[in-house]
Amino acid sequence: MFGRKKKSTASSAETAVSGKSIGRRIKDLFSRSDGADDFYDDLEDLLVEADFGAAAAVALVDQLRTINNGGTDRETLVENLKDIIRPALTVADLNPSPDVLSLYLILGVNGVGKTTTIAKMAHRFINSGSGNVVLAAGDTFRAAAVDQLEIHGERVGARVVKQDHGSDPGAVIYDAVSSAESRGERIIIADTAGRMHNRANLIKELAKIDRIASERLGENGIFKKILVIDATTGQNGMRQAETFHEAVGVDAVVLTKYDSSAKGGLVAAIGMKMGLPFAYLGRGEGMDDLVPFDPDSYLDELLAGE
Ligand SMILES: Nc1nc2c(ncn2[C@@H]2O[C@H](COP(=O)(O)OP(=O)(O)OP(=O)(O)O)[C@@H](O)[C@H]2O)c(=O)[nH]1
Ligand SMILES: [Mg+2]
Repeated sequence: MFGRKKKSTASSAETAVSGKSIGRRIKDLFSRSDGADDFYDDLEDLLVEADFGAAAAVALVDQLRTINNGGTDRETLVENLKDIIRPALTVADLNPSPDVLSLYLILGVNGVGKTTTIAKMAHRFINSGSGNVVLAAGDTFRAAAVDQLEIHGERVGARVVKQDHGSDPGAVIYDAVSSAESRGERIIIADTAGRMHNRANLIKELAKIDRIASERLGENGIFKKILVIDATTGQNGMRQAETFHEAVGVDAVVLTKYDSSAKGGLVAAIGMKMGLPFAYLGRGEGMDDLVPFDPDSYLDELLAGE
């Protein structure tokens, strides 16, 4: 088996659907190559397939090649690659403040898992003894959205503040803050309607909600804007991050559906390009399936299928 064959990693039986299979394939690649030229080409292909995006994949492989400089064993190569990616991975601390009101505004395009993530976060905060949680039904656009939030609220034991379908989402959040203040509740998680990142008017409307919420909260609270991205959307997730961040300034990202088809590289790509911190990975539909983001286990899973 001497001839140099190209693209040897992409066997058709392994059309990379899950993070695991990409991780395993990267591990395979590391375990049978010590840094020959085609190793770097294959690694670059795999990173692109894992949703790193072409620019990040090329940059990472170039750095690895420079560090390696022709002669490093494979364990060191994997560790080097982790070391190159790790600085781009930051963790967002979303723990509620014990002293002042914490308002979390949940953003994202349609169907990514915003409302489910709200329920999971509420469940988490309640279970960890952080106090009562109020859910603000800021998706006033879809008739069924309020009902869906109420069902979740009942399930996790959180009060829901709502207004009529079609009302101003900023007003719902304003009310939620006022009623929480008067009842001594300190955690509010606000839903918003899914809005496509390429619809300028919807994104503008979000900036208005942001303004109302931050003015109402003023200096007396902590305001976090959390972008939810569906791991199955691939590089489109990068564009979503850029648009939402430009519109309102994103404080933390949650990557959902990591269980279904996570290739995972999107986390590193967003970290490398934008420096946004990650808070949680959604790993299923259950209330306990929201896992705090941990850079080391993320890298182990991504690059070694562990
Ligand atoms: N497998 C899996 N499914 C998820 C996860 N998070 C959410 N979902 C599912 O994704 C679907 C959409 O979730 P929603 O929470 O309604 O999404 P949304 O962003 O609020 O949707 P819109 O309000 O319509 O924009 C539901 O079927 C959820 O159960 C996850 O981490 N893993
Ligand atoms: Mg929703």
